[in-house]
Amino acid sequence: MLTRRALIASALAAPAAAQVDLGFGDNPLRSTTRAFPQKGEMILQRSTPPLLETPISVFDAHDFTPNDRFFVRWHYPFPTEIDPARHRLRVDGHVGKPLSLSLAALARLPRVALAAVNQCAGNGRGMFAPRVPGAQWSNGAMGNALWEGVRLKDVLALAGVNAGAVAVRCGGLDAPLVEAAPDFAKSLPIDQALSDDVLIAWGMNGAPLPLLNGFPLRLVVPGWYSTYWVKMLDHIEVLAKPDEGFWMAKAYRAPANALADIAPGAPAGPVQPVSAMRPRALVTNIVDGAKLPPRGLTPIQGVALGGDQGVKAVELSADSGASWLPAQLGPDHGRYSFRRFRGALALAPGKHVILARATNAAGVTQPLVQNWNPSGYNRAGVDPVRVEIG
Ligand SMILES: Nc1nc2c(c(=O)[nH]1)N[C@H]1C(S)=C(S)[C@@H](COP(=O)(O)O)O[C@H]1N2
Ligand SMILES: [Mo]
Repeated sequence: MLTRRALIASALAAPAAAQVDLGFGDNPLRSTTRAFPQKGEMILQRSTPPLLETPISVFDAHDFTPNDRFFVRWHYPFPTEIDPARHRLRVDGHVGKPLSLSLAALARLPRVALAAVNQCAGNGRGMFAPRVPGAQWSNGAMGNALWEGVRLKDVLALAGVNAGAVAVRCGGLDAPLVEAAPDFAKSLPIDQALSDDVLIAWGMNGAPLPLLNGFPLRLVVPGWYSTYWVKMLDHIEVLAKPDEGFWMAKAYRAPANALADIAPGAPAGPVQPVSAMRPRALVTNIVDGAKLPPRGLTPIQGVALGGDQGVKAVELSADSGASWLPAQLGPDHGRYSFRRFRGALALAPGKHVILARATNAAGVTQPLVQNWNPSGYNRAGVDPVRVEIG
């Protein structure tokens, strides 16, 4: 007879899943998984469609997040076999000449490589207090990569954008299971679509995009949240009217103020599409709640992003922000990249709260008080790290 105890014992004996404690809410434990193609050990948030989170320790070890540890987020099912020779990118709508481009045709345009952070608008949602519905991410729904491809504006120039264009809608090969559900498509305002930095990428850290990160082509919108970074891109449509589709008009909207911030329970007020990211610093070598042995200076290190600007400074505090110590910044890979930082704080035996805050090149500094909104978007405040020395 297979008893409950025997079942539990055999589950424990299986090589599978380690558990990680994300440290928030009433259900902080997640399994890790190695079951996904081209992926190493990831935190399993959902299997289908997959939501895979990057463990924070990965950021501690790399400027560029390895492809096999890069987070994954899909709204809908997607094809698991794609023949790159047959893939076509359609460009149509408000253009002079509709196109259907093969990967080979795209590769004939001038090539660009650019380092940029891809961060889900809901990164850190699990830590929102009061809690909000949606994927309960810790801070690992982001990653940094060197993206290689061509400029969206060069592709649009091939098709010839007509006067009066206001937006560029992008869609991929994934599709909802039920016909009534709205296909995933995101639109960039025309000036953003025509900016130098927006790419159609096929390469990620020197390799083809992993399937789960959008093989064979994805949009890269540096400085903007990754909801716009459409994967398995196969359709670009130039619009002469604003996009009224569900994913622009209804979803991914946040309070229309700089920090997307409202008081919990307050009336919703005006909202706007999420777009540019905010500066953030994240301590990666100490987990919240850690106990550390006493030493003269406790090393602190982590990663920062500047949002849509470069990182100008990261500062550390162990006295609730009364005084700040500048951290040393690591290599500069460009304004949209992660920038690693390190410093050290003199921490006496006892309990401490370590704060790390980023300031970007526009002079925007991370606030000490967390922002809040009912969708859990645009987390921007400092994430305190509690430690006990001794
Ligand atoms: N085609 C397609 N592209 C997509 C999505 C999607 O569901 N379908 N999700 C978006 C969202 S919300 C995020 S957070 C990023 C995740 O990118 P990644 O899986 O490469 O990390 O993909 C974006 N691009
Ligand atoms: Mo996302």
